[in-house]
Amino acid sequence: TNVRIQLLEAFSNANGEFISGQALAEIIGCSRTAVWKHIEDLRKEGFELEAVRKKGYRILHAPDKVTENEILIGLQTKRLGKQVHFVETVDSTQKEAHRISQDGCMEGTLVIAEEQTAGRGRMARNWHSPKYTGIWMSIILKPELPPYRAPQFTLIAAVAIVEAVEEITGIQPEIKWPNDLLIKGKKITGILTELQADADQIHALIIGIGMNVNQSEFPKEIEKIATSLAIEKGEKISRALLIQRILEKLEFYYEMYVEEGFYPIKQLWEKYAISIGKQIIARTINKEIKGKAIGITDDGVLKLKDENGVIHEIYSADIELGS
Ligand code: BTX
Repeated sequence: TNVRIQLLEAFSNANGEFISGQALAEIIGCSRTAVWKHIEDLRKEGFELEAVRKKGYRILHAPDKVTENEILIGLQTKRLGKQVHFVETVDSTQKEAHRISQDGCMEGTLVIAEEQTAGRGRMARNWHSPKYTGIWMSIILKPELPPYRAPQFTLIAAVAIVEAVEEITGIQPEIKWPNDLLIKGKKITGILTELQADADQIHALIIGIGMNVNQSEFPKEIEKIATSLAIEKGEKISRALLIQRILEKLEFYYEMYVEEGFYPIKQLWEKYAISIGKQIIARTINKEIKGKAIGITDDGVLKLKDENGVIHEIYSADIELGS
């Protein structure tokens, strides 16, 4: 409700300091008894609030949720995430975003769920998305660009997420071309960019982000390749804060991209990528190429130099890091 948002905003502005019951009553325009009732409601929702006589109230701990309010309060963007479509359980936020986008929605609309029952990766692979522990979200953008530019958005998102994760956790993930983020060689995030377009114009670009945040374990099939921020950091991380930072960074780099083109982002991407300068094996649908990854093109195509010095351009593949 409105009162709830006003209350949470007031606490957020107070930065952990006490706010008196009187001040809260004035902010939300009701009696002090009513304030007390709203505080009790917040407690029922999982907020830990301290009440001290003559000082007032302060929030000690907010529940880790990713509903609309948690994301909107304190969000510093102009467009991205200003419209939040939250669903507790969904098949896939990508699919939901496609549906919403077809019905018409604002640029920057965020589709987010606590759990996905059919989260997907590239080429119809599964994406494991258990409840309350990760970030499963899709952002709808509407850049006025031809469809061939779409793959660059996976790279823009990767740069934005690396920086957001580093700012929130102090750990800098590495990018593995084209769409994975790793910590110590294990996958923390996957990015999936999909399109609604005609031959020369993008109608909607849907950036799906799956991030392992607070899981403490993984199913057998991915146990060896996956990790979470909580496992790496040794403590739980606020998902809402992380989402806000990702949206802020993504908006920043999206604007930079529109104004200055791909070059500055490509520089950052290459800086954060692990495979560049290393021996790798690229497995495409029909062949395997060994060589040194020497960079990406402006279109985000991976350049691989084989032992004969021939440079291959890789559009889509799975990469294995060599020795
Ligand atoms: P990908 O095809 O590069 O990676 C998929 C592979 O990653 C799987 O085959 C499996 O081996 C492994 N994997 C599955 N789940 C996890 C996990 N939780 N952590 C680490 N590894 C895993 C990557 O595709 C792109 C994934 C995008 C997911 C987001 S979530 C929000 C949005 N909605 C949706 O359905 N997909 C996107």
